[in-house]
Amino acid sequence: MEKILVFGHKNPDTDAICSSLVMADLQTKIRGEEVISCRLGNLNEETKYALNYFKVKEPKLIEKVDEGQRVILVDHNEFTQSVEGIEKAKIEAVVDHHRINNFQTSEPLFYYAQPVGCTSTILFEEFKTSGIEIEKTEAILMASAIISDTLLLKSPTTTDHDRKALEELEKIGVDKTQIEKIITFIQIDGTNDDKLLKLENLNFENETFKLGLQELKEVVKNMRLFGIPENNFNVDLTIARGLDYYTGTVYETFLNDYRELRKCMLWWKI
Ligand SMILES: [Mn+2]
Repeated sequence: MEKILVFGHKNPDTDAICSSLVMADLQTKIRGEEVISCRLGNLNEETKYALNYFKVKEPKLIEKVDEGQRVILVDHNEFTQSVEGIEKAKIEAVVDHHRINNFQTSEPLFYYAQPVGCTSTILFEEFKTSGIEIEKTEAILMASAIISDTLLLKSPTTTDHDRKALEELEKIGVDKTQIEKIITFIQIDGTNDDKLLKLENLNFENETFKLGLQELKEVVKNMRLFGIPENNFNVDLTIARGLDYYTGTVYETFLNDYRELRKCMLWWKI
C-alpha cells in the first residue's frame, strides 16, 4: 500500500512545515509504518532559514495526490487550501486550529481541532496524551512553529495552551533566544545601514550567511558610488524567492511612471 502523506496548506508557513515534519514523526511512531512529511509549495525565507539553521531536511514537494491516497492534513482543512486531488484522497486525520470549512470526507477519521494559536501546540498535547517522548529536534520544530504563528506569544490568537507548550518545549532543551533570533531575522527594519548593521550583529556562524551579507553590502556600496539617492533604494529582507536558480542578491525595481511593469528583483539567497 502507498505510504501515508502528511502536509500543511499551500503557500506554507513555518507552522505548516514544522507541524508536517513533527506529525509525520509522531504518526510513524504510533502506527509503526513510515509516514512521509510533504509540502505544497516553496518554503518562505523564515522557514528556510530555521530549517537550515537547525539542519533539518525540508519536506518533500508534492503537487497532487492520486485517488485513494492516504493523507493527513495539518494546519488546514479547507480543500481550497489543500493539494490537488484532495477530494478523492482518503483523509485519515486532521490536526488544525482553523475554522472548518469546505471540508468533507466519505469515511470516519481522527480530527484534532482546538482554537489555539498554533497547530504545533495541539501536536505537543498529542505527544503528552500518547505518552511518546519528544525528541530534541521535534521540540525545536514545534517551538519554532509556536513562536512564528503566535508572533512570540504576542498575537491575539495566543492562548494559555500555547504558552504552556512553549514553556515545556524549552525544558526539553530548546534555546528560545536562538529560535527568536531566527524568527526576528526577517523583521529587521530601519535605514539601509541599520539593517546591514543588525544583520551583522546577529553573528551567525554560517558561511553562506556571511557571503550573502558581504554581497549585500557591496550592492549598497556600489549603488551609492553610482550616486543613486538613498531614498531610491531599500534593503528588503522580506523579498522571498524560493527558486533554486537564484544564487545571489535579488532585486526588484519599481518604475514610478509604469507601476504596472513592476519588475523583478533582488535579495541574496540563503
Ligand atoms: Mn498555523
